[in-house]
Amino acid sequence: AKNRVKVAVTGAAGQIGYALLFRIASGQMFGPETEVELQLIELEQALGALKGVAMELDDCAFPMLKKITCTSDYAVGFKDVNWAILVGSVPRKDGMERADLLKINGGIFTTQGQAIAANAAKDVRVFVVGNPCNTNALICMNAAKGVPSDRFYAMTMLDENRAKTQLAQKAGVDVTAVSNMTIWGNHSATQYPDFYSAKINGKPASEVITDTEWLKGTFIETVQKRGAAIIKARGLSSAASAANAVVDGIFNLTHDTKNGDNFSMCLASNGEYGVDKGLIFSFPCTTVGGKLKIVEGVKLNDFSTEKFNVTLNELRSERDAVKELGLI
Ligand code: NAX
Repeated sequence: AKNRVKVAVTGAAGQIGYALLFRIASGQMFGPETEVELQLIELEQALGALKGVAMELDDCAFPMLKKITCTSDYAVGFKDVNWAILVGSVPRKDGMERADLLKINGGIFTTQGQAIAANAAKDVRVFVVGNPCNTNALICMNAAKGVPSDRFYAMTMLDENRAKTQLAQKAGVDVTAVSNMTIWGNHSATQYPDFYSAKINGKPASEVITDTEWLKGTFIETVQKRGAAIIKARGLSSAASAANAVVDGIFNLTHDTKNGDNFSMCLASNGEYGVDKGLIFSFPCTTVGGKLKIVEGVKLNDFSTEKFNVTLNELRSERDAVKELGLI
């Protein structure tokens, strides 16, 4: 018998959803041998638009897409799913207070966590894209009683891909020459794209690119602020590249990592690198024999340690704020 996965996607009628669903249905995420059922979840007012997306999915006649469900009911949407991709959220807008932002998303991700625990398959894994994604994942994990905490992830894959391309372009090499590109910490402007541990053709990137000022300044800033730069240029936030990163991210979680390489994923700390237990933090990871592991022993020099601590402290303060609101 062929494998089959059931995948829930929230915010399915949004920008990222429109770029993501076709990639999942085409087999690019789970491989050409795996049949897919899509369980698409939207707010009630977006169900009309979602119907249109489902019609387009039908019109692709994807061989491996076996079923599409459209719903605004979490119990239906998360029923028996092996993967829950949480894209819908309320990201911060101009003038919004942080407490309000955390409260609104707290409501969404608490309810979704509870619905996942009550309805999803026993092996469910949860991949959070909607911002603030680390803290949304933290809230969801805490609300999903009975689901092991190592099943919750938040996405820094787009940041990793952005960083790889910046290094490749600066070095004048193909993007495939860049490996071990670790993003540490929060998916936010404090993230640390660690060029010291990145490699270009197997050599430390900081030896291949000798313009250290560029690495410490322009490179980091470009990656940290890329989302804002896309909004400025396009008038809309990253969507196709974000969807591509979801495909890459879940591919990395479900396929073994190339020997010696690693990828970036936010997951609950067990105390690695001094990160508080339970904090959803982006680490260098590998998948070996289907099992996700944090790569230990990556050296952090003084510069890296300083950057690392900034993003760690930001995540601690987000956690403290949601704790204060009683969300975790
Ligand atoms: P859109 O506003 O186009 O779509 C969001 C959709 O979610 C809407 O259709 C809305 O109706 C739906 N929605 C809202 N609340 C929901 C709920 N409780 N249940 C189900 N559906 C719900 O946003 P889009 O551009 O698709 O971005 C989605 C999220 O991704 C945003 O939070 C955004 O900040 C985040 N991003 C995260 C990235 C990352 O790297 N982690 C990068 C890209 C993106 O900025």
